[in-house]
Amino acid sequence: MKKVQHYINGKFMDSQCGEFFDNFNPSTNELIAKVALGRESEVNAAVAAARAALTGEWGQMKLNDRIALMYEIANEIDRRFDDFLEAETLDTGKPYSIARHIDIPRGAANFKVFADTMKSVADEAYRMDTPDGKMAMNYSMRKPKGVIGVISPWNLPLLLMTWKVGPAMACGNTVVVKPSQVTPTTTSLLGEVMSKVGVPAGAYNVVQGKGSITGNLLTAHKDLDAITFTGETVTGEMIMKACSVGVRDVSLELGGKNPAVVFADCDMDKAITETTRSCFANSGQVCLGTERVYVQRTIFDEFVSRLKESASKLKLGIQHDESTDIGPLVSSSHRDKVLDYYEKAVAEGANVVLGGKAPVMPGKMKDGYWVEPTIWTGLSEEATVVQEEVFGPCCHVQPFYTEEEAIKMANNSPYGLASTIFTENLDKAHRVASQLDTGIVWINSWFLRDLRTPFGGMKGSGIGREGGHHSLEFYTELKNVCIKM
Ligand code: 6OD
Repeated sequence: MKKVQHYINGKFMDSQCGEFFDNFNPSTNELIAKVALGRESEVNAAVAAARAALTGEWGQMKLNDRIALMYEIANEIDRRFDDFLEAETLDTGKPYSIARHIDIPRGAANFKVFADTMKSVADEAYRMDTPDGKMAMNYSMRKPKGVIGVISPWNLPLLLMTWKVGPAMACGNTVVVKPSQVTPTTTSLLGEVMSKVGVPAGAYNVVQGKGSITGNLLTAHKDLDAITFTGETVTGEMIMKACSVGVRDVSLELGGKNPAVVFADCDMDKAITETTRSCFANSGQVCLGTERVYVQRTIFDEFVSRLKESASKLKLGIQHDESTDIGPLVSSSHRDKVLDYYEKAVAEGANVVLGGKAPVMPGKMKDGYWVEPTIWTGLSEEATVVQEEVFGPCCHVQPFYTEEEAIKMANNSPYGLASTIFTENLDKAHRVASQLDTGIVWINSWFLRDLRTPFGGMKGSGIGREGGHHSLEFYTELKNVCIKM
């Protein structure tokens, strides 16, 4: 049986206590690996190694050498593309077609883009007159923040873990990563990459484990300088509280209940293609995914019928089948949660346009964690599945008459991560974009990413912005030096 281990101070290891937990293939519910369960001794060892590396070979490395290593990490991920692809699709059940184009390439790109960013970091400088008629010069400099705790999620495991580790390491920090307990493998595989390209021991550490044990121990560890987390808002609130002890910085990328606003003057083909992706890609397990669709009344019936037609064509299947469009949900507990929402939607009066239950799957897949792509209409804006994040392949479609009404409904959410707008009228697109309370707005597209742009959410969707130079705000300390001439 495959073992997934910790990677601490440059070495792969089991837990001192010898405990492991099971990891399953979500497509079939088959046991695929035994994962080491990190407890206090592993968390302490990883944080100590990360602390020591700050003043060791890693901490003393010249910027250009560090940048070169970042490119080497990216190149090695590319060289081991198939290993990452296999590991990621097995842990998540997501199809090759998605992981090959999104997850694994982004794993490499997240190192390259922050290596590029570090090449162009400029310091501020201000000359000033002093009260005694002389002159002074101020200049700012950035220092790594220190040891960063990285708690990463299961929906895009490599992509979202490297989205944190890439900038953290490019800035000269050291990291202790705790990946989700259901998708542990690519984080450990990245340890092999770090060893291969010669990243000094202690700069990148992984402690495998469960959120309720390992995650809590890491979050509470007094020797972390900051924590970055992507996941559920409730967990984010707990991490933020933990970070208040010792006044440690925190970056949170949390949930979303993202609206799409589809105007009558849209290009319908484009709107259907992009909304099918934004609602159902990765089985709806994307924090940027659309779960609320607002469609102008005059095209409502046509839109619903075409979205239904498009979503019905999505093929559920095993990850390595090239014709598979969507896989299962990541775990049996997540499947149960999503199916509870499906039941609640019906209980609250939804009209089920498509799906609404667990499908019967053939062969080995019959025991996997499958749910049907689902479309509802007819619910009030206060209904549970219109307000709460389901994180499954589903959406509610609501008609609107005026632009003002659409904006009001789109903003009626405790979340504010992403939104999409479909219209061919440029003035309207800009006008509506400026009024939507979300950190990211896509016009006539979805999940089109330039990694230099600010990425993050408003309201319950998180705090902080990451991407390009914006990541430096979190991963470095800014210091001002004032010299009197
Ligand atoms: O594209 C990214 O950088 C990013 N952070 C995506 C987040 C997706 C959440 O599920």
